[in-house]
Amino acid sequence: MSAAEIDGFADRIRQHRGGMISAWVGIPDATLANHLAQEAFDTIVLDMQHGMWDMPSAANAVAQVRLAGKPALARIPVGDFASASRLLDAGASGIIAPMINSAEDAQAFVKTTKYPPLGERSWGPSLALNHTGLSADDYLKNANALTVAIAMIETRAALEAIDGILGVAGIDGIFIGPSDLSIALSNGDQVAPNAAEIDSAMQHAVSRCRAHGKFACAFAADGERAGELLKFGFDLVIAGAETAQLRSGARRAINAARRIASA
Ligand code: 3PY
Ligand code: MG
Repeated sequence: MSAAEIDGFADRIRQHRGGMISAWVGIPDATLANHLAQEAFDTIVLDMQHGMWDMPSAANAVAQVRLAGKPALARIPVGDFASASRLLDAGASGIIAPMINSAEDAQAFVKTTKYPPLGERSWGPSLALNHTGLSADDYLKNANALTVAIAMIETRAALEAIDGILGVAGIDGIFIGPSDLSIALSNGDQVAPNAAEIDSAMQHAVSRCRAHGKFACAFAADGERAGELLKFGFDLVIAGAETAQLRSGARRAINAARRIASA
């Protein structure tokens, strides 16, 4: 894929052209991200909230994912909006911010991810210029459109404030974290990302996104759940973390070897 096709990701997801599937990587190894990007994923998310990436390793992974012809997104740690603009400077196509619980949180997130007039992103996109091939002027004119700011909805307060969050100019879409949402809705009783109550909250969130003309993403722990979420109308879903995919692939190989050896 050319740089223009990679950077067309933001337009594609905004146009709701059909369910996208993303990889999710927390192991801080850029070459691992490159390997996953060879598969038919639409994008690769680097998880800096619960994964082990630091800024240099994440910037290298963005480059390795782009080398494989795919756009990279990064999930920042809670409230770490300074890292959001650094990751965009490194060429990430979008930022996922966890625990955005109010329109004020959403505005603080937009402040660092969008240039004026939407926000106050500070200038310094050196690697992004290299990756996109754009001049400084063209990057400044187009960066707000070429990159996406995605607010995570994963608390009771966020659900209640969803229209306010979606109404913030510069928030391009939302991402549901079903594990945290299930913990919040059960007042700390359980992690139940596939509970019926979570399904209803997710369907409600998709319909609010449609009403605001914004896109909806969500995490699923495996491909089967990812398929169900695509049926709910999500624009982009995760089909499990790389650690689970690695271990299930290893388990399948061991089981196959034992089965054939003992037959
Ligand atoms: C959640 O389910 O809470 C997430 O943040 C997805 O990783
Ligand atoms: Mg979460």
